[in-house]
Amino acid sequence: MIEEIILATSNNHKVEEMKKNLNGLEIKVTPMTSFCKYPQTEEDGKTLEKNAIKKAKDAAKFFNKWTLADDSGLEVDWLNGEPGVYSARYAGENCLYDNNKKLLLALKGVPFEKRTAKFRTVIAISSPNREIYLVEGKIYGIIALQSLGNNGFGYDPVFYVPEYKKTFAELSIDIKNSISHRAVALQKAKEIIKSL
Ligand code: ITT
Repeated sequence: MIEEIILATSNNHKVEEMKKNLNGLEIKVTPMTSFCKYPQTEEDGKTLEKNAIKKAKDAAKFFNKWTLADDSGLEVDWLNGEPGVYSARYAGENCLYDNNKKLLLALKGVPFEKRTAKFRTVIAISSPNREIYLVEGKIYGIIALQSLGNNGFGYDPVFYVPEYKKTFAELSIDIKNSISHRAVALQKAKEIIKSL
């Protein structure tokens, strides 16, 4: 049985979503950012799977503990799946706000019904000796015509969920956390952790 799992992400919004979704597991869930030192993994993989595995394995090696890492990407049909695995650096390094601006610009003039997209999360769980378990979650949506809402992070203001007629950033954190790509992947991850 696992006693503790380290969340191998430096994104505190993800930590919040992960903790909420892993709630109820009888194990300690520790963000790696609560340690003074943690690995800075270069995300140079060509797929979300490769990057998630790399992050989970780096942290498992560093801490010698069970770890969970997430790599996420927004795949826009009109842009042939871009930005995808390059979602974090779409507009250049450390430019979260500009990612949305760049995306809206790339879709300028594209009608609402053709702005279909999916958000995908791959989660890798690694054992201390780097055995990997992989799960995936996705949600289909539409890239909004403009940024809307103040909740969440990253692409949330431009990811419109037809079922709720709202962007992720307009939805409460709890609703996003029950339907999102990450929520779906985390529920699968939770089942794996329970079975270990
Ligand atoms: P770690 O690698 O440390 O986990 P990160 O923020 O770099 O954190 P990703 O590489 O997975 O994580 O993120 C890819 C991009 O997608 C990045 O710009 C995120 O802000 C954005 N993103 C990821 N999940 C998101 C979500 O649920 N809602 C909106 N944007 C999201």
